[in-house]
Amino acid sequence: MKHPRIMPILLASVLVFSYGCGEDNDDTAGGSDSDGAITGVVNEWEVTVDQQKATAGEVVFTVTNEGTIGHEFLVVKTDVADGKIELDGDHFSEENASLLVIDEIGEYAKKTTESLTVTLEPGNYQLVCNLPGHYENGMHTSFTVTS
Ligand SMILES: [Cu+2]
Repeated sequence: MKHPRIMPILLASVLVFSYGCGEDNDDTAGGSDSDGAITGVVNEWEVTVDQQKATAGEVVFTVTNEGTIGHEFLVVKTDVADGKIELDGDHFSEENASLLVIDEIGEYAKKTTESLTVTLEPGNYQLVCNLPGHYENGMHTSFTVTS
């Protein structure tokens, strides 16, 4: 209250800083667009990815096992709804006519990261772990590839 003239100066400074930060964000926004690089996590009991879709062509999945046990990561092309692939016992058959396993990261250790490069056609996919009991416990998410 004793220095009322300082307030407009402070306010102006804040506005300048805010504007500067906004410009920085705009400069880097292009780098976060979908470029075929997907980052994901597997754990108990879910599969999560930073983007649920990509454009057709080469897609690189970089997936960290943040769980407490081993997990795998499969890219499955299927029109079956997310989580609804018919089980054959405690996992689904990878020979099932309703799906096509494009490729996979085989079971890998907790607290490690693996990458998988695949070439995907347009369509509906699920990203899953098919270790015994893991799919039915929630380790699946939908993924869409557009042309
Ligand atoms: Cu798993």
